[in-house]
Amino acid sequence: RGTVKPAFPLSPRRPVPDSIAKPDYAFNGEPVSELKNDRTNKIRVLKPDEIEKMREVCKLGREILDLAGEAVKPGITTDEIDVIVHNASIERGGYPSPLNYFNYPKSVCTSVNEVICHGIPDKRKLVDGDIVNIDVSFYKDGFHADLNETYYVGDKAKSNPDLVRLVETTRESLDKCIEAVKPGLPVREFGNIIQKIADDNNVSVVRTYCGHGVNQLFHCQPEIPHYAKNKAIGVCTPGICFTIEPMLNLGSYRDVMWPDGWTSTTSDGKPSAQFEHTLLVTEDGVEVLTARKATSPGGPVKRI
Ligand code: EYF
Ligand code: CO
Ligand code: CO
Repeated sequence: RGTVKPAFPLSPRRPVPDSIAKPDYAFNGEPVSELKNDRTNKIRVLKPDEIEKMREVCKLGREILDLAGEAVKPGITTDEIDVIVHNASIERGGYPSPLNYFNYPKSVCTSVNEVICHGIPDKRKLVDGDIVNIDVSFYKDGFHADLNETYYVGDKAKSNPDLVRLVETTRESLDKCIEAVKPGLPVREFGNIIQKIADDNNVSVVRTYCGHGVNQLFHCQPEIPHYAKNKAIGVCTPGICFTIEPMLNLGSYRDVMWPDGWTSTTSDGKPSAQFEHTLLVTEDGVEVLTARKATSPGGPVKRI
C-alpha cells in the first residue's frame, strides 16, 4: 500500500574472512547461546573489562553507521549500503551482527519509508523525498553494538513537514529517554516517555518490536517496550547495557510482515521512523556508547 516493493534478486551472500571471530549463529543461523539464556530472567551486570569492550565495539559501530549515512543520496541502492557496512565491519576486525542471525541474509537492515524495521538491502535505488533507516550492529572481541538512525534522502524529504515531524519526534523521543536514565528507574518507564511525545505530535508507537539488552548476546534481557503502560521487568542498574529503539508511524501503529518473513511495514503504507542507541547505565546516569560525533552525518532538521 506504500512506496516500496522488493527489488530482487538479492546479491549473493557476502563472505567474512576466517580470521574474523564470529558469533555462534554465523555458522548455522541459530543463536544457541541467546536461546539458552532466554530461559533465565537475569539482566547481566558487566565487569569493568567487559564495559571497556562494549565502549570499543560501540565506538567502531558508530564509525560504520556514519560511513553508511554519508553515502545516503538519491540513486544509491540499499545493497550498495550493505557493501559499505559489510566491508567497514571487516576492515575494523569484526563481524556484521545481522548476517545469518536467524538466517537473516544481509549485513545491515535498511528500512525505507513505510518499512518499520528489518528491511533487506536490495536493488532499489533511494529517491529524493525518501527516508531511510540504517540499522548497524557490529560484533567484536565478544561483544555487540547496536545503533540506528533515520536519514532524509535529498532536499525533498527535508521540506516535507509531515516527514520532518515524524523523524524529529522519533529522534526527540529517544533523546528524552536517555535524559531520564539513572539507577533505580524501572525500564517500563521508557514507554511512558515515548508515548507522551508521540501523542503530543500526532504520531503512533509501534508495539511489536522492542529495545533489548545487548552485550555478549545480540539480544537479551531486559526487553524494552516503547509504548505506555507496559509491564516490562527490570530496573536500571550500573553496569547493564541495553538499547532503546523507538519506531514511530505517521498513521496507524499497526505493522504487517512482508511474505519474505523479515520486512515489517506499516499496515496503511504511511511512513515510519526509528532511532537506536546502545546505552550503559552508570552510577550517576548513563553513557551513550554509540553517541554521535561532531562529524556524524544526518542530525536534526528544523521543523517546518
Ligand atoms: C526471527 C530478525 C528476526 N533482529 C533485531 C533478525 O535489534 C535489532 N535491531 O536494532 C535487530 C536487528 C536484526 C534482527 C537483524 C536481523 N534480525 C529480523 C526479523 C524477524 C526475525 O524473526
Ligand atoms: Co539495531
Ligand atoms: Co536493536
